[in-house]
Amino acid sequence: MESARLRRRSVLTFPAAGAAAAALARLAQPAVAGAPNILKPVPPALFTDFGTNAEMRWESVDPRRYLTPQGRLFVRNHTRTPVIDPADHALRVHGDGLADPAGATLTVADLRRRFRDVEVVSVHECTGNGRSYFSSQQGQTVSGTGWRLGAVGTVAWQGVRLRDVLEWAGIRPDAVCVQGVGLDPDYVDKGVNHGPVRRPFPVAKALDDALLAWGVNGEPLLPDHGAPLRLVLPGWIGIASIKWLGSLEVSRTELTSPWNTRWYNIDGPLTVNPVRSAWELPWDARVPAGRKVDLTGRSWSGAGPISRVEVSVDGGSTWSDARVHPAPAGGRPGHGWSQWTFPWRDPAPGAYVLQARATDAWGRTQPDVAAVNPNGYFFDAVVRHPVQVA
Ligand SMILES: Nc1nc2c(c(=O)[nH]1)N[C@H]1C(S)=C(S)[C@@H](COP(=O)(O)O)O[C@H]1N2
Ligand SMILES: [Mo]
Repeated sequence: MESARLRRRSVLTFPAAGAAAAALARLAQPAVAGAPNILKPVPPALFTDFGTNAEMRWESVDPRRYLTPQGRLFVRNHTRTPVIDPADHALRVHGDGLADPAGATLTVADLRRRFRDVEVVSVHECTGNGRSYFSSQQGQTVSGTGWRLGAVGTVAWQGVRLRDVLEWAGIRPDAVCVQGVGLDPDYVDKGVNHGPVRRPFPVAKALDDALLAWGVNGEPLLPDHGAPLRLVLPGWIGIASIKWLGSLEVSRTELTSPWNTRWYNIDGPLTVNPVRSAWELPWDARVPAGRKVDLTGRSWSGAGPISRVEVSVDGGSTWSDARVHPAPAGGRPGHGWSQWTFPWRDPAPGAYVLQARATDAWGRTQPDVAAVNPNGYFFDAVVRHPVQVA
């Protein structure tokens, strides 16, 4: 895997590393013919590859592992993965929400030296996850990547608290908004250049649990996941966690970007991810008849822990509780998902529909039907997963 990744990376020809490349990358660039948009290997056994995006296959998830290995994590790029030399990278923190609006510039090495390291386990999920079920399950047409349920993972992020950095940078008490800006190429859609990927968020979230992360599961971030530095807003929709972070603007007025007004908005900017569940099974899985089979899956919520998971094997007529696993050693810190097992006893041969419905600690439950919206966000309905018992 490692050598495949290196091979694939070494065939890339980026003009120059680091700040110069990042500056160049800011110009709207046409896709380079043959150049991959995602740099890590996304083999078909592990991923469904959509080009600039790739989702994890749930049947490839190892039920014995709580965290998603970085090599297995979904990728969602608006353009393509830039390679940024950490030696040439620095984060600019600026804006009228700081005592000195000119702010400061910090390398990742500065961040590591100056601030306390933290680790936060959180679900990382694209808010379009599950989008394809708007059409296949609800007969509705929406636009965007036709994800099944694999645009999600749970990882341990290593980094520093954004709060510590903003306090050090002299955040004013009347600051209201922070906006992270990515160093990937400008996003051009239907001939319109929308500029670099960026999204504002309230200062309350910045001072609560937001992170500046350089690591995942104890490894350095891969380029595809935002190296050398990304924002992480635990529990919030994926777009909130800006990759390849180049600057942070701290503002005394509300900022906007197309990523909170035009996209990722349903009657207001989307924030916390809903409740979802997935079976660790292929679509149309074959299940052996006439014996007990332990089926496994996971449920998660952007708002926090899962308190209950119910399953149905008869298309929703009857439900029973799945066994939700105790938190992994050391507790379930932050916003990780819950694993569960459902012992299916002696199913008779035939076609079945499996359903899993989770409820979180705030009492939010997955509905039977998700509320449709033009861009297909927040598909949180119980997914009808077909299997064949033979
Ligand atoms: N700079 C930048 N940040 C970004 C994006 C992007 O295209 N550019 N995509 C966003 C979206 S929509 C999602 S779901 C997550 C995906 O993170 P991942 O590719 O590391 O899984 O990153 C977010 N941050
Ligand atoms: Mo996303």
